[in-house]
Amino acid sequence: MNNFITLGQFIIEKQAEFPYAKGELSRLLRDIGIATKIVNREVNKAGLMDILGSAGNTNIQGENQQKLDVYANDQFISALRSGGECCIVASEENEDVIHIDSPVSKSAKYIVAIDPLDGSSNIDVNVPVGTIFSIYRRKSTNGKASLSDVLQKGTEQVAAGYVIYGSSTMLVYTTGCGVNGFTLDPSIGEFCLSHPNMKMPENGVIYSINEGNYVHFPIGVKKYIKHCQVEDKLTNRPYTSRYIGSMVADFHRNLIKGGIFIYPSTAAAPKGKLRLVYECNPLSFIAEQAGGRATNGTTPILGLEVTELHQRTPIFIGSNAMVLEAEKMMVLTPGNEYINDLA
Ligand code: AHM
Ligand code: MG
Repeated sequence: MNNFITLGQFIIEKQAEFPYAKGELSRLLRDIGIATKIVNREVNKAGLMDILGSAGNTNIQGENQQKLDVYANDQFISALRSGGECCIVASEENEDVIHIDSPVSKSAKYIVAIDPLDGSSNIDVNVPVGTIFSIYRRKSTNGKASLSDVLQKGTEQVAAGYVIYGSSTMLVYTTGCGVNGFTLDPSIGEFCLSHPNMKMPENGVIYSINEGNYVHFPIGVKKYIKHCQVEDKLTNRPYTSRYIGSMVADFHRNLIKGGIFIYPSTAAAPKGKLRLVYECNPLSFIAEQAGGRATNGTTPILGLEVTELHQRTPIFIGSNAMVLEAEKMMVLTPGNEYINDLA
């Protein structure tokens, strides 16, 4: 008798706690889980196949698409299409929303926003990459679902999760009742519950930020970096700097060990780099569900108005106490002007 719980079993058990649930969300999560295993297989053999490198296309963000980006995008969309529980998909890799017009998804009430392969520029050097997803309920009641159904605030998320393709592959998700993590056991091809009820430490000693952009940071961010580097035995400073450049990996480490991840606005990118709908909102939902905090420096990410599919936002995400400390410095600097000095 095995004493582990698989992702499939866990989803069904959770569904049973809601007697009126029809199982649609459970099936949607299952579909995402299946696509994840297929993507995992390809990510793992990336070095063996002629699959490394660029697909030669440029996506809507003007970024070079990697072959595995395209592959992962296709896998998730095809799993959602055949599953029938999703009416519209918003993906980092597609300029517009994708309508799922299959016969089974006619009355589907869920919307999925996804970054199929985040950090994909790291694939060539064997650094962990990830998938990030978010699930919303459709708001419109008749006709085809449309972009306006996707442009919902993060507070409206029904579920969110990420997969980290790392030294092991993990799927971490929330439906708003805590956060649970599952590790893929390759020998049986199943995600098994390995990290039940995950909690982000209230405080930490790790800060993650691309310090190469330092001169372009707002003064509040510079002050916070200085704060992290100053010696203070009482608060365990100086902190440790860790930046992988793969948001899922940086976030995952900080979720487990405690820490803060910052991708602020910069002089060159005043709106920040990371995307609200399929990167920041899902990870912020998970952070909050694990007891952490996520803001754009002044306002909670989940409360931000969403006006564009590929909208960007600055983000400060991680242990509650660390994000609060960073926010204090942002507020202390009226306007957070861009001053390119090293003060
Ligand atoms: P991507 O969606 O094009 O992969 O970009 C997102 C990634 C994040 O995973 C990571 O945190 C960030 O970009 C790193 O950016 P930078 O190289 O500017 O530090
Ligand atoms: Mg991304």
